[in-house]
Amino acid sequence: MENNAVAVNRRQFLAGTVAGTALLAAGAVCVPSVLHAVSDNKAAATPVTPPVDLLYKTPWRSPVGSGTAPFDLPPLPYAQDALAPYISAETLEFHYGKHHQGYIKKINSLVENTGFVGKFLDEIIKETAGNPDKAAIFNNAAQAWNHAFFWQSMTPGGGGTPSGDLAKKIESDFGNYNNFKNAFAEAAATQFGSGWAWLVLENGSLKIEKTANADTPLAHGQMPILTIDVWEHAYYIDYRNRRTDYIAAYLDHLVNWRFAANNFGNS
Ligand code: MN3
Repeated sequence: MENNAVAVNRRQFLAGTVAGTALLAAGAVCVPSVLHAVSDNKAAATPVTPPVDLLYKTPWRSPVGSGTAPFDLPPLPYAQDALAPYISAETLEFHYGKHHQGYIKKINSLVENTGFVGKFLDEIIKETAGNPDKAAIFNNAAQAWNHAFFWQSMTPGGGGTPSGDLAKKIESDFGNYNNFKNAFAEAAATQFGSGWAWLVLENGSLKIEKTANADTPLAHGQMPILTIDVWEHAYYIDYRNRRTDYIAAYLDHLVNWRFAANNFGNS
């Protein structure tokens, strides 16, 4: 019964969003295998559904679905074993269940009793970016946001090529899909140490970016369309040190182009 209740709540959340409506229409939304709809410091037996307009002020904020501080860990948009064999359930158990959860717990403890309570993650990110005195808040807020965006950037049976307006824009700004693919893979492979590679929209143009550690395009006036996490914790269980194999699997089998198209469409 509880699983059904959570599933209904998730559908209600998503039904209030542009991206969510498309996901629901495509039948792409699964009941998460790990029910982290509420954070572990709250009573799991009494999930509360915030009003949709409180959760999602703008359509492109919807993918992260975390509401305002203090934050809950947003549910995975698929079962924990749904990305196997490209990303294993064991990787997601740690990456989502430990790392992402850890960032949520940390940001909640850092903003407790501060003026950041009641703010959205992206607001906190933008207000703390570049401020050395707020580095811990920025790092944990950005990692909480980046990971939520990353889970949505993948889908079981993903990969392939984009379609529609986003496909045309990729052809226009990169020449063709393969140029985009090669540039994205190159950025992901060459990000030194921990970080992220991104497809972003800036001043009307699609661009490839890479960011170090927790840094995020949100802090630089860019609109994220798609991302891949290249911290070692994202791939070491499944690929050991073979980051390029992980990147290839992401591009060929996991990319959620529907999610990317929705982000682009909401720009
Ligand atoms: Mn990570």
